Amino acid sequence: MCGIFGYVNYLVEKTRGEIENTLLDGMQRLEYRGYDSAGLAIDGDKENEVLLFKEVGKVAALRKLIKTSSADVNKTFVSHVGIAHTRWATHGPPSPLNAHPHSSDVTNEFVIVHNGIITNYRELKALLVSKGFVFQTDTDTECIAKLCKYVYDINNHRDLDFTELAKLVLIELQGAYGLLIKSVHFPNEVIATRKGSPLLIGVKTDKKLKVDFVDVEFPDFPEITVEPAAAVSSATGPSLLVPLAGSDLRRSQSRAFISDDGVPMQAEFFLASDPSAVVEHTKKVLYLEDDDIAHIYDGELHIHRVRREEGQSTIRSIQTLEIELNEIMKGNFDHFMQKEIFEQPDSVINTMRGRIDFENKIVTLGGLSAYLNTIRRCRRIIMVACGTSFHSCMATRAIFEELTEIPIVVELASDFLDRRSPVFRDDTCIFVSQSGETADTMLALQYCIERGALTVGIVNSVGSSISRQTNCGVHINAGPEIGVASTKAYTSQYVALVMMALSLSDDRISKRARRHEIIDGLGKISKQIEEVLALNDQIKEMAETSLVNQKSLLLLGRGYQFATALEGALKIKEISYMHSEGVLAGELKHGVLALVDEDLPIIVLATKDSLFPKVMSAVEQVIARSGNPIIICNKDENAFSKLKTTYRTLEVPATVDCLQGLLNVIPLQLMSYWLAVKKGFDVDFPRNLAKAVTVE
Ligand code: G6Q
Ligand code: GLU
Repeated sequence: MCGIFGYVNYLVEKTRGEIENTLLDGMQRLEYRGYDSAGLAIDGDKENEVLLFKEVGKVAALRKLIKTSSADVNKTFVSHVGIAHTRWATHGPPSPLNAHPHSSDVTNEFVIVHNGIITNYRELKALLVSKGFVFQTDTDTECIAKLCKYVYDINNHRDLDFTELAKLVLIELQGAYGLLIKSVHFPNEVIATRKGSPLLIGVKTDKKLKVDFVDVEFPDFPEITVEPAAAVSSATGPSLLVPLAGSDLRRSQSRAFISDDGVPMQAEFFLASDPSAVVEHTKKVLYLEDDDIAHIYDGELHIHRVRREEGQSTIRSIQTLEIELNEIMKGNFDHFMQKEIFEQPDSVINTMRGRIDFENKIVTLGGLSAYLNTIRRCRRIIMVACGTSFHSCMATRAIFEELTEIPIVVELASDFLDRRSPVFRDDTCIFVSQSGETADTMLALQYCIERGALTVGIVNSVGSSISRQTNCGVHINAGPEIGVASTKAYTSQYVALVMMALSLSDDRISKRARRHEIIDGLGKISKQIEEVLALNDQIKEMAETSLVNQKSLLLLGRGYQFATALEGALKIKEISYMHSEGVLAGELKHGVLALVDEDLPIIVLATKDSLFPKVMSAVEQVIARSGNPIIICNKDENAFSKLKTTYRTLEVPATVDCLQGLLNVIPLQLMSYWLAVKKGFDVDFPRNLAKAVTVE
């Protein structure tokens, strides 16, 4: 979900070449967020002509493509709107066609760039196809551009303002978006709006702004009313293709931009999904809030909302950014890994977005629906992956078995291939991979394809080899992961696999109560992850004081928490270079107990589930050997009330047993992070490791 950049110059003369460079440089500033393709839209030479340039790969490739264009780079524009985008594909593989901007029609009447996911795009697309629109791309985004034209056309005679049009379009959209809209019908104007995806506006004027805020403008009447004659029915609910009677949206002047002498103020606006693309131009920025509709025209910035809500601020302040570029890219974080750990409350929501109906307890995975019956009939499910992705399979195997009642085998890709394990036509093979390019997993996929098994991908990178070569699958939509140590991809893979198990079992009455319990648990998980992240200071202190000088560390877990122990140990090894081992608590007495003494730090995953008494006995065994455990347990767990005075605990909220690993892994991610920081290691790029392991 990547980058948006827009540039508006009003009465500030710029050549086309300058505008192109501003847009390309802005996109380059967003590169650190990760993306797979890039594109931009600017005005052409003829009236009402908009040029689109789109290319797969880096912004440098787009720059090269633009250089080959015959459009005159010296043509000047006194006022102009350009929009640009770096895409991280969620719907449709990276390709020039799927890259943004997307267009309403062949003449590019409306062009848009979008970050996020439109969850009701299928319904909108069906509606628009029935109205004669021809879709060119695989994206969810394209429907927004087409919807703009549709709304414009059917309301054309009513002389809609750009804001009114945007309101009518936005009310139809479900999902998340950061969005810029440019149109030949509203030359030199742009709409910028957001819902669940960041967007801000940098402001640069030749004169000082009158006030350092922009008023929020509300319609004069309380609610939008639907006029049946103009309304169309869409599967998304009542449609609203109506003019906003009585409102005169251009009546007011934006107070910040009023000039004393009556001479219009020169202005430039920089619209971006994060401030890193803006700071080099201006430090004055305004952050849009969800559902704000910013309309820039005639050198003024107006902010509209569809309705007035109680207690809501009626202004948006124009702030002065004090931070430097490098700080911005990582937000308030020092490393990408840290940022990604803290992104998890959002990334798990993105994985579930549009897929779980929490009210009616329904899980819909579009990429699997055609194959669900085949999978339900298969003789076994083989999950294949490497490293962290393997652990997400381990973490969800039990709930898969419980809900589907199909035998589940979890395989490390390299070992699976080494053994040339038998695979049959009636097997379903699930390949889990963040990058979608891991060589071992890819080879295992080839192996299973050759044997005729059904193949399913659980992948983060859309358009990657694994997502292309599997029969069907689920994109985890965690957004780009830059830190080599995988964190948010793990929790999103975990959620995606649980959703798959829920989906496969939705025909079983006997599993209904259990399914509902899990869906309710998923509904609360984001908030609970936030609660666990609040342990950060405590974990930092623990890592810096008592763990950093240790040579080795053991992690004990059983049942669902064995995978957490393995994943925690891997994180610690990867970035803090400390030996650590995840041990199945039930195996302790079969050998590992020999290691236990008063020095070796032992982390025990002892959250409450059916195996809790057994984990407690492992804790007792450790204590009896003078061991000194650190216990990850649920808040208010009485069983530990005595131990708490002697031993260290990290208390996490309780959730459904099969989801508890999503919470328990977070302290371990943070622990590995603080250990590595304390030791002065390169957290994001640990030695000897690569983000995508494309060699066997
Ligand atoms: C984890 C590492 C690594 C990774 C594997 C598999 O922190 O990044 O263990 O999970 O290399 O990679 P893919 O998930 O991209 O297949
Ligand atoms: N969902 C859109 C797409 O796949 C936008 C992705 C993004 O945020 O970059 O094209």
